[in-house]
Amino acid sequence: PADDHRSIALIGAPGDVAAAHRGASMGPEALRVAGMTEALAEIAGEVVDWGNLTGPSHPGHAPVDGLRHLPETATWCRGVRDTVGEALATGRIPVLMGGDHALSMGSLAAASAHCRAAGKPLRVLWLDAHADFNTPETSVSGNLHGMPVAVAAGLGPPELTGLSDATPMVPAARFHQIGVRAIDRLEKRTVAAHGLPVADMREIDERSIRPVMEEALAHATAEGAHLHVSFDVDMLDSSVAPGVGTRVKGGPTYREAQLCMEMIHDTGLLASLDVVELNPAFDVHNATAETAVEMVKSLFGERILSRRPQ
Ligand code: EXY
Ligand code: MN
Ligand code: MN
Ligand code: MN
Repeated sequence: PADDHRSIALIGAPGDVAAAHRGASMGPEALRVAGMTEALAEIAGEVVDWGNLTGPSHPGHAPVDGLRHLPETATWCRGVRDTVGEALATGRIPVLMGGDHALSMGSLAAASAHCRAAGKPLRVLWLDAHADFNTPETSVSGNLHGMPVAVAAGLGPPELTGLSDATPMVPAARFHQIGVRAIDRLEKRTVAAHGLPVADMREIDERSIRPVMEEALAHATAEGAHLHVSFDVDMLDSSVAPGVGTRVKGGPTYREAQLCMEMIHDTGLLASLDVVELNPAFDVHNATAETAVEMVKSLFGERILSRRPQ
C-alpha cells in the first residue's frame, strides 16, 4: 500500500498532568532510548523526530468539580492538536509519544479535523486495559486520563469537548476498544448508554484475538477509513508491561498484542498513532519501553519472516 512510503513525524508530549501518578512525562525519552526512531527509520522509511512539546508540569492539586488539572490538561491537548494537525496536513503519519492518555484528545481533535477537511471517514482503535469513558459525574478519581473517549464522544467539560470545531469530535460508534478489563462501576453505565463498541478480555479469551480484530477492523477496511490507533501501553498484560501508572492483570500476552499490531498493519490504513501511558518511574530496565517499540515495529510492518506483506 501507498502508506508504506509516507514519512513519519515523531512528536514527544511529556505531559502527565492528567494521570494518577507522575512519571509519564519521562515517556518520550524512554521510547527514544529504546530505539523508536531507528526502528521506524529501518522499517517505514523516512522518520523525522520533531522533538518534544512543552507544557505545564504536574501541579499536584486536588480535583475541582470532579476534575483534576483541567486547565493544564487543556493546554497540553491544544499543543498536541496543533502539532499532530501540522503533521497530517503535510502528509505525514504522526506518532505521538506520551505522556498520559488525556493527550489523545489533542490527536483525536486533529484527526477529526483532518478527516472532515479531506472528506474521509475516521475510525479509532483504542487499545487499552481501560475504557477511558468516565465523565466528571462518574469518575471516582477525577483524573482526566480516564476520560478522553467520553470527551471525544461529546461528554465532558467544554474546555475539552471544544478542542474540536465538531461535537462530538469522534462519535462513540466510531471507536473500537480492544483489551479492556477495568471499567469503573458508573462508567459501565455510560459505556452501555452510548453503545461504545468494546471487545473486553472475556471476548478475547472466548473467541481469540484474530476474529475479534477482524471484526474491529472490518468497518475501517470497508470504508477505506483513516485509522487512528491509540495504544495505551497498559493494554498489555501487566507482567509484560510493568512500566505504566495503572497496571491491570489479565491482559493480552506479548504475542496476542503483537498479532493485533500485525493485523492493523495489514489493513494499510494506519494514518495516525498515539503511544501513551508509559511510565518509566515504574519500569524495570526500560523493558516496557522496549516492548512498546517492538509493538510499534509490528504496526509499521515488521514481520517474523519478512518485512513486507505479500
Ligand atoms: N477508570 C480509572 C479512572 O478513571 O480513574 C482509571 C483510568 C486509567 C486511565 C488509563 C489511561 O488508561
Ligand atoms: Mn487509556
Ligand atoms: Mn489504560
Ligand atoms: Mn503498510
